[in-house]
Amino acid sequence: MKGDIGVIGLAVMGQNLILNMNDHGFKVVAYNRTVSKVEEFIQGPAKGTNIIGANSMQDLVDKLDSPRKVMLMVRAGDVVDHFIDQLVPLLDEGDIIIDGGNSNYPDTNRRVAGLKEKGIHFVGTGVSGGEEGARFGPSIMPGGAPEAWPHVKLIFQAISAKTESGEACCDWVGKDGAGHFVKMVHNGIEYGDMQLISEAYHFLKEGLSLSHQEMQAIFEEWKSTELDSYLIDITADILGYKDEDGNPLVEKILDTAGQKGTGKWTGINALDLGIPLTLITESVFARCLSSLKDQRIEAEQLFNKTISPIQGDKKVWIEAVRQALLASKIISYAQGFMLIREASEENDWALNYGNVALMWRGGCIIRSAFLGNIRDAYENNPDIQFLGSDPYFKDILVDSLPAWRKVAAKALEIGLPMPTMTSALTFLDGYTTSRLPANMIQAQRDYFGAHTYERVDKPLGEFFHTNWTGTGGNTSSTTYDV
Ligand code: NBP
Repeated sequence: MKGDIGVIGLAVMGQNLILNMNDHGFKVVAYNRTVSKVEEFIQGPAKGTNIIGANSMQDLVDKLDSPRKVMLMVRAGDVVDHFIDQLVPLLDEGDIIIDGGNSNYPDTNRRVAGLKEKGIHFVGTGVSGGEEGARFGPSIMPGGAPEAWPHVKLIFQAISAKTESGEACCDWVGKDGAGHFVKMVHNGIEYGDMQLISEAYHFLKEGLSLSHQEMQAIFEEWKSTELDSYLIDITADILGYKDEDGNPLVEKILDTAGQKGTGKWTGINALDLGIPLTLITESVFARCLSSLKDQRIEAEQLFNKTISPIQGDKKVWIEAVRQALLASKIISYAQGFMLIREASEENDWALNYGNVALMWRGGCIIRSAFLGNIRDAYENNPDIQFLGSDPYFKDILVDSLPAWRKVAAKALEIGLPMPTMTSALTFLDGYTTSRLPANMIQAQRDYFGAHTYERVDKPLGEFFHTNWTGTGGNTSSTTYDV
């Protein structure tokens, strides 16, 4: 009997996905560039399973049922193109190549189009949940050639995470690179969630001088609120984890955050599409700032920086931090979905926003109860432009505002950096202001560059130029850049 699917790449993600597929009754053929790893896998973690090893690309292809499905779980970038180039001459029309790595979605757009010309269906799929997700149920976000979906649906939905009501955290996202795009935004949101939690921890630790035991208890408590999520859960664990000497391990970890690029891609994409994705972008910059460790040490001394502890009822402050965290998180997701909507319209992807929330509901790093509410919001109104205007989220934002302002103002007052919670608040303040001071910017642009402006007392689309100094002339600039 031939294999149902081939997987190339036997690092942590590939091995675990293969074992997961095997658990669900699929016959998987495994291959890796360093071929010795195939045998190690077959004799090691795959021993006693139905998994078959392949000793070459030809062997892999020969062992698969038609239409062949070959999934790449290799390092993103050129390596993916390299394997595609090797596979194409070995495959037949109608066969399917799946890239399950963290590829940048424009690369997936290119690969879908290029392979279509050769009669090969290409799927670019986000896979989230890390090692454990891959093994026991990841969130899977496939997109690309729609012809491939009926052939991979059964496998993907079987191995994916399930919601409490049994729905698969995997559905067809859309054509081209839509799957990898949605995975990219997922990772951006993950950056935002992690930065928000770090800011809450900083406020509790430096502002309120709480112990790790107290902070652990707080995060444990937050798990039974709207904040219930995987990241809150692991934060509680991290705060309680002691090093060999009995002190919290987290305080021994160097405070420079790494990144692999998906947050940056999300920020760049938002700038390209003109979407105010302030929170995620701030969280990328926060990681950049964290990496300037030597400069920060020097500057702290130069400015004689100290953070004075906050006075007042700690219980009240803790609840205020919880509300600020929740409200900021709503803004982050609202901005993320604004980006998804814009990209969907721009690329004609017809994305189903409720389904995107469902795919993130389980299995992935940002999994949370909250995503169920987002799904409900889009089920109630698929055209919602700003998630914060959904009644459930609007009520939370309105209720949280006083506490959120209090926490943000206090952080600014005592010099505690809080880039994402404050930028989220500023975003909401901007978004809910019908007249912003952009009229001044337009006046300045017209003053120095004759860029023209529209008037509130004239129909939109009519542009005016003023000779502000009396010496600048009446000729306006030919390009009007929004
Ligand atoms: P890696 O990203 O470390 O990739 C390892 C695989 O790539 C191995 O099969 C390796 O072969 C192959 N490879 C490399 Br590296 N360079 C190669 C080259 N020049 N030519 C051919 N093959 C090459 O593995 P991973 O951490 O399992 O991740 C796989 C994909 O899944 C990545 O795109 C990653 O971004 C994505 N992802 C990872 C996670 C996670 O938590 N790790 C989560 C979600 C998504 P070799 O054995 O011969 O060196």
